[in-house]
Amino acid sequence: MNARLTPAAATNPELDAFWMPFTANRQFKANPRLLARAKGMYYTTADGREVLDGVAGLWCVNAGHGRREITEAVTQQLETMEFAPTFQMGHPIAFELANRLAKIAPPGLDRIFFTNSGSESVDTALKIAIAYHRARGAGQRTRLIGREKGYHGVGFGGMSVGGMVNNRKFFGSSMLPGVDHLSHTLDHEHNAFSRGIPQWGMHLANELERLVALHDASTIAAVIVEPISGSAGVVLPPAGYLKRLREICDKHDILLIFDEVITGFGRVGKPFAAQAFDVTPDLITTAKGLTNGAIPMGAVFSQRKIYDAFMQGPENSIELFHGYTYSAHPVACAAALATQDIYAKEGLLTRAATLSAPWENAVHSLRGLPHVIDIRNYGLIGAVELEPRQGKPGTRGFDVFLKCFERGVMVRQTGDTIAMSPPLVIEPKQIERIIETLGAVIREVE
Ligand code: PXG
Repeated sequence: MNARLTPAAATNPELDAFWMPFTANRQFKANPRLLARAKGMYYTTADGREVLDGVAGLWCVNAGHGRREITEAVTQQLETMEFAPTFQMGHPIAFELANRLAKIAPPGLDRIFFTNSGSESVDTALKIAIAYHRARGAGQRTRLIGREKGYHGVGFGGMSVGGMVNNRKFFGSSMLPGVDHLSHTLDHEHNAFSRGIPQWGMHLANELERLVALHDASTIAAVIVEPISGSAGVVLPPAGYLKRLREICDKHDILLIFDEVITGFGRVGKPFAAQAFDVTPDLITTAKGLTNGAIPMGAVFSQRKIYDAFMQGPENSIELFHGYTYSAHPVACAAALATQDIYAKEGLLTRAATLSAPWENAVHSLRGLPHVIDIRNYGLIGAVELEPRQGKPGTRGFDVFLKCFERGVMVRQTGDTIAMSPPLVIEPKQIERIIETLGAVIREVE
């Protein structure tokens, strides 16, 4: 029980004032789903039911819930120094965290800029890319290339390079100018029910050459992609696709940004997807698993050559006019360091590699169930795509999500795709439970 809530507010709160994010507010408030506590692999609802967490909260609680080490580190930091600025000042724990992160980063990405969320990490990386080219005397390189179905958060930059229609259409005229998009890589005809990485579609990366031919390389600052798209319903990179993007970027001096807000910190069996796919980008955006979701924090990993390009001019001049009051907030740093300790001690940054085969088998066992039109998986990520009901897209997916929740398993629904990304501490029995519940629900939902 939360000490700040009266018993009535804890079980039956007044719902009107909270304008909920990415939520059907009226539907939710008519039939609320309230989570009150969490431990290990489980949430407990306000009315006392246990729910197995199949999505690590929102792709962030990689080490499982209620980790005492994080609680203690945060508590201690709050008592020692609850806040300190990082503009023209510093605190040791921020440097310590940056050093620790540099050690697990792909080669060369050892300069770390701190933010408070994935959206801020993305906008930060886009700004660094543009300012980097300017610092090298190529200030005309301002164009940004994203991808259809991409999700890069909700800042104006991230929204503009993103490719999910509902996140864009309401804000149309406010998009950044000078943005173009690659095609997405989801293809049911060639790749439905691929196990792991699909074989067809590497050539889609060649579209980047087409965009270069259209706009000229000298106008393009960066390409940003999620190695695996999460929010759009788990879209995988075809074999060789990311390598090809890297080659084309190298050829034209374009920066490659991997948005690893979801794939970072062990989700795909290596610390980062960059390592899993053996492709080294110039910038990596992260958040979520950085602190196990316990305190908001994001980080942008930058190639040293990018950082170095800024380190010129008079030594008393600020090199990058960008940052947040809470960049490297000491309490977030404490949470992140404790999280990284847990990941290292328990081998969680590579555990998904050992679980990925049983996970793949479990998820693909749902093939053949009614309405299932595709199943996708990689690392500890899985998605089951259902055929939409005629004229009512998303309703079948929502019904499946709701019934799973009622039966004690939390999955994530995006349109008619059910996405799963359990904490990396999951045990085989819990994988079974998720899949059995989802399978039973899919059989029932018309
Ligand atoms: N980039 C990527 C790749 C993300 O997945 C963000 C940026 C933005 O992060 P913040 O911390 O600003 O929310 C994300 C966020 C889902 C889901 O259901 C995914 C996200 C957020 C909410 C829901 O797939 N990812």
